[in-house]
Amino acid sequence: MEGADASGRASQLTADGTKALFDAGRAARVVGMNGYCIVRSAIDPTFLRDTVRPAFDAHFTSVVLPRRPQPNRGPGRYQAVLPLTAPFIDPRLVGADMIVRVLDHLLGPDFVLSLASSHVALPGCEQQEPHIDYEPLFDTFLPLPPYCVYVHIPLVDLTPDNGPTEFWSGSPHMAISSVISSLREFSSLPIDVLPSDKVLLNVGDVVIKDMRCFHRGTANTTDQARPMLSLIYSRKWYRLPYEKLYKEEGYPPMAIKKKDLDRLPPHLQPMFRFCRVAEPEQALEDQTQPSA
Ligand SMILES: O=C(O)CCC(=O)C(=O)O
Repeated sequence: MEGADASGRASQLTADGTKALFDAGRAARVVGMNGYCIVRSAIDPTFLRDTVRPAFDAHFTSVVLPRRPQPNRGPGRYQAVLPLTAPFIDPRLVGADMIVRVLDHLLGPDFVLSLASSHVALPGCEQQEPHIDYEPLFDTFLPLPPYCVYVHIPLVDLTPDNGPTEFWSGSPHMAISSVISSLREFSSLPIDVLPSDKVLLNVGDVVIKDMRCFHRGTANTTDQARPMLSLIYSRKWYRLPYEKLYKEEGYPPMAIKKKDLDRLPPHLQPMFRFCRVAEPEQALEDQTQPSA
């Protein structure tokens, strides 16, 4: 299938040497079963390397680091929000066709962008504990379909040494079939019985992950940073724990300028409908974390 690896392996040619069409429904079912899938060549790598990477590096160096000198995701690790400005709201990124088609299947066509963020693993950072980022919805673990999905977009090739993310296959279902009775016990789930994979990607490949899938950042033993965008999409009724994100983590509410929103293709505009829309004369709120 073209560019896609819904089985979690390298993309495959068909027997006659031609590439089959990308099957977004199949990719979505793989997320449903395994908790994540890989979509190869989902985004133009030249656009990521030449446009997005320099913009991200500039933002990280001149805005994020001065504001938050202390890492917020463990030593040498950051999660930082992205400003909803070019190139981070470029249709090639937030609206990449193969990704949007999988999200349509997973979340329904009226999904929203819940958070535009990034994960940076600086040289020397160590392995994290396996975790999920936000608590599941209920104390009793109902077999709910995905309702919040991450799209991880590396801005460098992910190698065994520069901190590829590790994912535990099937871990969203571990909670459902276990005997734990409260969210407090969630982090003690025996996910070590499940297979895990450190997923190596080329720039342009992405991972689409159910928020409930256990994962961790691994050690970056190289001398180069490993930046990765993490766009979080959800069903229209789901809300991230925004009070915590705003008050405790210092993330700013998502805001987009009206002229930027108007410029987006009409089919992509609704994914921003819960963002604050700033009129031309209004400055966007500072899109970074305040000093800790
Ligand atoms: O950077 C990564 O590969 C994953 C980071 C992560 O899962 C986190 O900080 O919560």
